[in-house]
Amino acid sequence: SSPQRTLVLLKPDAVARGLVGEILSRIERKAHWRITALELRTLDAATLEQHYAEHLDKPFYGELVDFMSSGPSIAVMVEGESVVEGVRLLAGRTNPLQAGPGTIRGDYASHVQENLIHASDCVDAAEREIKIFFPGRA
Ligand code: YYY
Ligand code: MG
Repeated sequence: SSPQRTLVLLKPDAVARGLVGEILSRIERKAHWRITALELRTLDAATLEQHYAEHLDKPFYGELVDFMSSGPSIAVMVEGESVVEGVRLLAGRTNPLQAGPGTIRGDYASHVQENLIHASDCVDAAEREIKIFFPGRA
């Protein structure tokens, strides 16, 4: 077994479109996964620079920060069996047009920027991101 924890963000489009319950319920109803922290919060540029450090030099970075700081997000910590890869699978591919049906992005999004959800992409990233959003839980 692989007990893990991961950092999920319900992005500003998810909150603005009223999809928080829908997305959280998909995570919550997976057996043996638990939501262990949750906070509504508008992300600032400094937080996003830490969170998206790997993308600082990308052409989309400026627009990404504008979007991600445009309204409140919900930061969530989820713990459970293989939860890092598992939430990535529930989220679907980064570009929603390539995300399969049944995935969160595939079912509800159509633009690469407004793709509703962030999920840590590996165990090391999860621990790094949990420190940013829930420092008391590191
Ligand atoms: O991990 P994931 O969110 O699936 O994708 P990343 O490649 O880490 O990119 C982070 C974030 O940046 C993505 O969710 C949307 C945005 N983005 C973009 O706006 N345009 C791109 N061409 C690639 C990513
Ligand atoms: Mg990523």
